[in-house]
Amino acid sequence: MTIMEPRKHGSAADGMVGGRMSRFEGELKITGSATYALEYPMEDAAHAVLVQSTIAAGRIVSVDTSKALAMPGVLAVLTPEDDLGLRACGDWMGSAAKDEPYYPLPKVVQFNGQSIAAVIAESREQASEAAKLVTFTYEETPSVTSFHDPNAGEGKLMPNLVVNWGDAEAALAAAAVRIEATYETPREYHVAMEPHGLVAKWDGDELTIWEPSQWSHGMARMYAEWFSVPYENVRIVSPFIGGGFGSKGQPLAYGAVAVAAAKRLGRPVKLAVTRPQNFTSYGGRAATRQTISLGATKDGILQSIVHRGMSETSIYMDYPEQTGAATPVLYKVENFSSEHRVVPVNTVTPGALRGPGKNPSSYGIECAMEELAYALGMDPLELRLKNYADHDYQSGKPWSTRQLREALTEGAKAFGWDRRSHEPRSMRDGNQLVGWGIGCGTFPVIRAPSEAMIRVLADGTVEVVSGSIDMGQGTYTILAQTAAEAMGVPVSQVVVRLGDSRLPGSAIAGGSMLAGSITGAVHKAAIAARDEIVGLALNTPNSPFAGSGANTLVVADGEISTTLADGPKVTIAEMMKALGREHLEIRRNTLSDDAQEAAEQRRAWTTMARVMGPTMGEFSMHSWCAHFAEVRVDEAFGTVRVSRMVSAFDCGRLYNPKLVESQWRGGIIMGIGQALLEEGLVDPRNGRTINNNVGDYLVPTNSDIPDLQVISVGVPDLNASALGGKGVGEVGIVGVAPSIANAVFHATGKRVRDLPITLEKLI
Ligand code: MCN
Ligand code: MOS
Repeated sequence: MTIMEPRKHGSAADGMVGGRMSRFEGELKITGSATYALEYPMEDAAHAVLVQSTIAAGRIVSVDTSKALAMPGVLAVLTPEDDLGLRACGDWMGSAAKDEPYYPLPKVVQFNGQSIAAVIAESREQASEAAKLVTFTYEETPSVTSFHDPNAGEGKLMPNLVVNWGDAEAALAAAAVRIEATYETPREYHVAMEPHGLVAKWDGDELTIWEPSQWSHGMARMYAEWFSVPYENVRIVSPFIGGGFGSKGQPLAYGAVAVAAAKRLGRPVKLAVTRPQNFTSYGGRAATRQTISLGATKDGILQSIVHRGMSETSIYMDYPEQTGAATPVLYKVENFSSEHRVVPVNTVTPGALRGPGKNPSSYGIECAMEELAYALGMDPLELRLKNYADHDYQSGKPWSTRQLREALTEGAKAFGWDRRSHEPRSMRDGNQLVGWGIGCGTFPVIRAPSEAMIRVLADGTVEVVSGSIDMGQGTYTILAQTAAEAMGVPVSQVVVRLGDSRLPGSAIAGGSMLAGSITGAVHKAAIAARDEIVGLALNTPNSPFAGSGANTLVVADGEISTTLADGPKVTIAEMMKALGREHLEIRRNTLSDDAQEAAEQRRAWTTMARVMGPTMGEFSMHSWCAHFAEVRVDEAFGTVRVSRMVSAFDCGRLYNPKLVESQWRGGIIMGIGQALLEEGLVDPRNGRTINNNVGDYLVPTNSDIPDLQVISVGVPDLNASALGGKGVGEVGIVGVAPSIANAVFHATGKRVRDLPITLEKLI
């Protein structure tokens, strides 16, 4: 079990909520002393290597494993001909597991790069060599490799993604000024530093899995259902994760294969998904296309928004990348219509990637708003302020807090927006065209039940215990700060244990919902623990405070004292000794402390059934941001560099501004990659992902990134969370790509409507 100890990281104030304490597990990560899942020392482990399909669609007629089996060290080859005995698991929302088998190595190929066999050997090298010798005879069937394929069709309308109010078509037709444009984003990938993989070990019918996970409890449930063992028998261990960005929230087919192999061989199995295999073992962000029509009066009052979007999905599951997710909440508009369709193609089912939906959605609407601004001859900042949404027009509810106006005005001030000249190509620096653009972003406040335990030990240590996850965003650190403040102890007296499904249940580290949910639980539990110590100190006969005459006590700096001048002062350790207690343990749930049936509680931790969206209450709750980008485009070569960015955010109260700023910057950097570099390329002949490696799939490096100035304009929002914070982890990426696309237009007069904006599209 991992125990994290915050050592001295800055002043005492840095260790309280709102302090700028550094991530105290960061040192372990950068010095190599953090043990990642695949590094977990495991005696007698066998190694599994996946074999993936090389066609986009078809049936596997036969598999020849003879050559692979004859190789040294090979223990087994699993193929679609093996019945692994798995059952389908229930979905995220908590539907009952379907009464049907599950085949992680299917007989029918649905996309190129699908896992269809695994070789297990004594060493990874032996398994890799043998994996090359497994051969398949396919009966190929026609495939559709992308939504650009003429055979892809118009897709299926998603009925729950149809939003209408007013009469958008009529208002558009009647509007004095209209623009219409179509925007596209390509397939994009998570490319977390730590590739996927796991170590699986059975002890009888008890299963332990070391696997990077954004959600230990939910993943434990799904594995348990696949392998028909009780939930309690499965343990997911995930104390360190090298980035997830949405890709590590559920178990995947390769996980089922490794666990099945471990069962079959009766020994632990380690399976590392190679970097190329990471591109097809789970889905990245789907390719999207959306057409937006805006109608406005001559003085720039929006009359209508008509939005038609689509995204790629797989042929076996509908996953919408919701191009209409941000469109309805950004502006004041009385007539609105939005629809989203999914187009099934032969790909792995796409998945959530930082800011799912909101990200491509803001790209569409925020580019369209600037196109409207140029059509009107109006400053795009003025157009946005003029159409500021005073409430949520979709739900009709008031905002809980919305400092987007402040984000726009403060951001503009810090950027120097008033020095802009409106005409495209009107600003230059030598042979570089200079352009400025704005992009707004939003992300909903999502809340979920989360439980935390506070243990006060005999030596005065305060332990925070939760099964929640830190994949780099800062959970360890903010929970130490929360407990320190609520308990009244210095942060150096707090230790934090996370990342294990056997520990108290929590929200997923996803949907930017974890920090707000779990700090609430830790805060409640720590206050309760402090109150219990105070109560015992006053009421236990041999306590130093028993006869003090005080009716309340103060806990500060790790010491308990009375409010009286000369009263006793004792440390928590001394008090525990006086009370004769080895430890004191308290659990609290952030949302409700009602005694609940164990089964209902488990449903809350292991499914999304009790997750609450942004309008499930009196208010509409979201984080907001405004990005201001400056680009320099070389006139002759068409190369684009982002030379400056200022971004202003409303994420409510910040539990740790240092970590928040780094979350925002991380998102902005991914947004710059999305705008200028990232593009999953598909071979139209066979559906193969061509650039399935970090050499060819380009992500930004330090030299692509200028100084990123980030500003907080938020105010505490106590409707959003117990401590007043809103989500931080994803909103940073939302709105970046349009701010850059808009700046490129301003610089060059050329509007590139399909990302990424590469030089060949500009010259
Ligand atoms: N925080 C804060 N004050 C707030 C809210 C958050 O100080 N009001 C800080 C805390 O340090 C907290 C972090 O921001 O740990 C993120 O909090 P939150 O917005 O609640 O997001 P989650 O904890 O749920 O993390 C998930 C989120 C998502 S969904 C993606 S995708 C993403 C992201 O976080 N993936 C990341 N940030 C990432 N950062 C890293 N390093 N690696 C990833 O894979
Ligand atoms: Mo984040 S894409 O919700 O894990």
